[in-house]
Amino acid sequence: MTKAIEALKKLVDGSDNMVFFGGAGVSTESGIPDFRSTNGLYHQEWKYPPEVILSHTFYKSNPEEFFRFYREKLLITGVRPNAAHEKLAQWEREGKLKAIVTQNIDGLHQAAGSSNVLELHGSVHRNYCEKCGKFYSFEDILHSEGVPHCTCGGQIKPDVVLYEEGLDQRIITSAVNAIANADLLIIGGTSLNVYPAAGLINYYRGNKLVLINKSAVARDLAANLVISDPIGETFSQL
Ligand code: CNA
Repeated sequence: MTKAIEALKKLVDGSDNMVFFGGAGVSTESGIPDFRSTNGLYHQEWKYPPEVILSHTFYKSNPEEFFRFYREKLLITGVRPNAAHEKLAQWEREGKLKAIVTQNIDGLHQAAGSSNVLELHGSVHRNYCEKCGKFYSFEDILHSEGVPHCTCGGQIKPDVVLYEEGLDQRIITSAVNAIANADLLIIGGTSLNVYPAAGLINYYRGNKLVLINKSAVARDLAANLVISDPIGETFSQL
């Protein structure tokens, strides 16, 4: 066990009110590309940059291209939770972890058994008709063609927060409460580039802050412990 893992284990063992704040890097070891790593979506060739395609304006003006990208890049099949998702679910079962605040939309925390998952950016597993509100699953969208439509004729929109769209206020409030009351905050697999999500960690008032991220993050953090190894690999050693 390295010194860093030992230090992390000590912090986790001593906590019964942990919160995890994460992003796309939590799921890369499950085979889902993130945005900003070298093999992430921002470095792949596409007609428009991802932040343009995944914007509300683009969704409205060019829905065919939006859904082409969405199906190919965001609806990834056959993925399973990795050791990071599993360990967080275990800590919740043990009563140590109070909430997962995630920017991910892949549902892998729930697949691992976590229940208090605050999804800041929604989920690819929920889709609704814009006209009548009827629910559609991940598979419904995956197996649809072109722009998906409801039986009532309305267009179906993924319950994913697009650029230019606001976040759900109730989720923000729950996330702020959890972070503000946490004794240990672990931030992992996020570049901390996307706001307002990245700003939520400012509500942490404790003195046990851990950062587990493969590359440098976009802000200065007064972290007690910084680990630059893959998060699944790291958590599997605890
Ligand atoms: P990002 O900006 O792509 O940053 C990911 C960070 O994780 C990078 O700094 C990487 O160095 C780091 N990283 C990658 N793999 C690992 C690993 N195994 N262990 C530790 N660190 C790792 O992604 P953010 O989440 O910060 O950006 C927010 C966006 C990305 C949100 O709007 C998400 O909806 C969106 N996104 C989500 C998914 C998903 O749901 N799995 C996938 C791709 C993008």
